[in-house]
Amino acid sequence: MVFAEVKPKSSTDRKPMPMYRVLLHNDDYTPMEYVIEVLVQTIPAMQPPQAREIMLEAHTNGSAVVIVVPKEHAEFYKEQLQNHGLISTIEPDC
Ligand code: TYC
Repeated sequence: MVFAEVKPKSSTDRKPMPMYRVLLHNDDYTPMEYVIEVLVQTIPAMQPPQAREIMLEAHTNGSAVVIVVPKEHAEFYKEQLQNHGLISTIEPDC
């Protein structure tokens, strides 16, 4: 048996990153086109057709998942959306 290949635990070991959903919540006052614009401007690789779908889902169902990313990134996108006047929260993706 080759015990030398068993790697000891160390602080540099990579841990699985817990993923979080960024949620967009509906409101009664923000114009639909503005929501689409903010999503396209603040979320990487977001194209207008997908942004429209997300906006419509939030409008119809009350909320929609915008993106699923590691927690720190999720916090960042939530703040970006909030800074543009939208209602956003995060929740664990499990
Ligand atoms: N409900 C808004 C309207 O009717 C549009 C809207 C959709 C606002 C999604 C926020 O997250 C939102 N103008």
